[in-house]
Amino acid sequence: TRRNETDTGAGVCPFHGAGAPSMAPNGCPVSPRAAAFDPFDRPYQLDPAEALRWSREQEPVFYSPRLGYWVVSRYDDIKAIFRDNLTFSPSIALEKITPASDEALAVLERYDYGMNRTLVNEDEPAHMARRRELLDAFTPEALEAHAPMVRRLVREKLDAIIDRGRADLVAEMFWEVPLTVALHFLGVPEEDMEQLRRFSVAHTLNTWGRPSPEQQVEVAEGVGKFWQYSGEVLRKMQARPEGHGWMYDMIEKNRHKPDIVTDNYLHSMMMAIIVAAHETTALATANAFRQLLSRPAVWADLCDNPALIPAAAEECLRHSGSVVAWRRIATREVEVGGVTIPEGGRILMVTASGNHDPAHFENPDELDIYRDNAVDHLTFGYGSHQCMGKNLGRMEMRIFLEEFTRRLPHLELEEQEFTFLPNTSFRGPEALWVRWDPVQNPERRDPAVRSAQRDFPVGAPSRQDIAREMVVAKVQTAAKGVLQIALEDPHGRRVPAWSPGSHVDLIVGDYVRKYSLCGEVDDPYWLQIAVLREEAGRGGSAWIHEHLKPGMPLRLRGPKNHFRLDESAGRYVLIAGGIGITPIIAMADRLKRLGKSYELHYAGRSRASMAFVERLERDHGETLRLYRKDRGERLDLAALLAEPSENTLLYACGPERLLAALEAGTHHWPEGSLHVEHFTAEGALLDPEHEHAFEVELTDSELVVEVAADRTLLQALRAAGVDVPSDCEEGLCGSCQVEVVEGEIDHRDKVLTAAERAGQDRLMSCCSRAKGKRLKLAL
Ligand code: FMN
Repeated sequence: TRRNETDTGAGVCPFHGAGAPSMAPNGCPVSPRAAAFDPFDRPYQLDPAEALRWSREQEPVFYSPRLGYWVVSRYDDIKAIFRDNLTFSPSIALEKITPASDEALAVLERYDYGMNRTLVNEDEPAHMARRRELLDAFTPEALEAHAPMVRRLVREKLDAIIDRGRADLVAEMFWEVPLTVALHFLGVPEEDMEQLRRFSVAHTLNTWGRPSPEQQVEVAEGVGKFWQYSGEVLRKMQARPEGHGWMYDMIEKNRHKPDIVTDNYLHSMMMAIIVAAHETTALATANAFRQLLSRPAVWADLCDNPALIPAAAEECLRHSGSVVAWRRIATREVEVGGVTIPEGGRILMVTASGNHDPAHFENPDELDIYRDNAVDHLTFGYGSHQCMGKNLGRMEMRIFLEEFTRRLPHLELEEQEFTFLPNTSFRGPEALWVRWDPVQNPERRDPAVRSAQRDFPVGAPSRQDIAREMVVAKVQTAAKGVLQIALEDPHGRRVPAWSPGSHVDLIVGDYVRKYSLCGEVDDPYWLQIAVLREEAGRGGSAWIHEHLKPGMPLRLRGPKNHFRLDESAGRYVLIAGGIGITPIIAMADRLKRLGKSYELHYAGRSRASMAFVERLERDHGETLRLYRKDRGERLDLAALLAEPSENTLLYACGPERLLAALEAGTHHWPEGSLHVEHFTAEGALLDPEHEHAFEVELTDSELVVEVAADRTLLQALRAAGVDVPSDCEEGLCGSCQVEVVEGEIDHRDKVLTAAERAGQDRLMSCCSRAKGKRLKLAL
């Protein structure tokens, strides 16, 4: 596996010949930082993402001699490994990362310890055969049924401390509630919780820790007892086959399909699942409360607007997840991130590091509860081994947050030093001290606060709920039929940053409508939009014209940008028709500031109906061409587009007719020259009368999903538990793009170019469908 010394580029050994102290198993020298890396050192234990920042930036795949593992730290590399579980076998997922001593092995033998294959460490084809058999308990409907139980448990615990004023939330409830939920879900009769908790800690240390030789024996005792205990509980349950719960589903399958759901699997799973099902949620909840409470403004936003809770929980899972690293073993020599990993190479994917990769998450170190791709995090893993219980975990975190933000909005984090159980993979504080003044408890004034509640649908958070509270600051007429509206933060805080081409979703009355931002990009306190009253519209713009007044509160999503200005070109042609000037004006301002060469063509009915003419004349006078229909002026596209240019980009927004003419008129231009933004989604929306059902095969998850005629592909994927990010859900934004491996696509979106469509290798899942009966997707 020695690399060719003349290699260049990403594949070259960066430290070759630099006198490095040791060699990796691929023959490449180990860099000093790689040699020094130890996941049991303090930096990784305190903050694994931070501890691997150097790796993300300089050496994203490296061999750690201290661990004997290949460490992978970038998002895309980790996802690629999760995708291919044949090359990267999960069989070592539950292996002891620190080999057991002879004494410890003797102890385990005494207990007849035989933990073997569960689901997480099972190879194909056995794994998927088993997973498919066991999925029924995880449908949204099945999970929904557990919500009242979770709510009741959280309330009982909160009732017990609410008048106290100070508590360690980990000790009081963060592990016990998830453990109780897990036992209920599994159907395991509730047992000695303290003992189970001790067993879990032993199991974690045994599998992912580095116990000292003396600790090893003690840990082995705990693990051995846990194994025996699991066996006893299992036998009790088998003797009472009328019980309910996921463990009973497995017992039933074991009875009818013993070759798929085997005896050893049952026993191993019994032990592993008790840990998997509660420890992950307990730690994730503790991390989330720690992160949110250490940012009082963010906590206040959640208290004011609980609809944000699912998004906030998801962002916490990304920013500070409870599972920070997971393992695979290479079944053949394979290249990852330009580095050759030999057959048999053990791999530690540091998912916490991938979750902080700036190549996938903007400002990754910031906790941004308005982030719209948090759901892409790797904390649940990805692909066919993705955490089956993710939606139960999400539900618990949300209910904890919902109860606390409502009943203890004045909760504060105490100054404290956090400690963590030393291990590679599970992370969360061992204690979390908080305080509050019980006199301020809202329910003392209004008892209804105690029982008011808000429920969230099962599954990934909906982007529709990631909305900010804003206030109308100013309303003025910008042109005939066009209102210019300034929005500000209700607490006088800075408004979120945005870039030219961005828009916001305004939520007003019963309407949600998109409007491009057209104020000054660096205005810290105002977001500005301009709204044309569409007389023949659906009512949203008319409502805005009639009702929006200064001081009025409203909500908005975004800013988001699906019409981003590529600043690398030498020359620009900006074309606006009517109200399409809104994103274009921000682009013109930016290009001027960058000192770029640009021309701005703006067509409209009459000067009086065209917004921003004066501002444009003032700021862009020399480059501005106006085309006023009432004066017989016409934008001659044929002349404008006659000469294609390599280094020129065209940005256009306006009526559909204009955009269609531009698309047709730029065929002879280099691919990718024209960028447009459509303001309407005509033709993208589902019309069940005229659709046919089809099937999609998901190659990464190894599932087949039916898409009924009255459902979008995106809806069908979500119902099957596959999280696909989405935004506009009208075929306008491109967020829900999915890679297509096989099958003919019926494209309905307005995002892909003709060439991209012809490639038949991607589609927008919110609106596009199969032409035939089946598509194969890389999901
Ligand atoms: N309409 C505007 O009047 N001004 C805008 O700046 C604007 N920007 C838009 C940006 C995007 C990305 C999209 C998809 C649409 C935009 N629209 C804009 C159209 C409005 O969202 C909306 O369709 C229009 O106000 C008509 O609404 P109505 O039919 O409910 O009256």
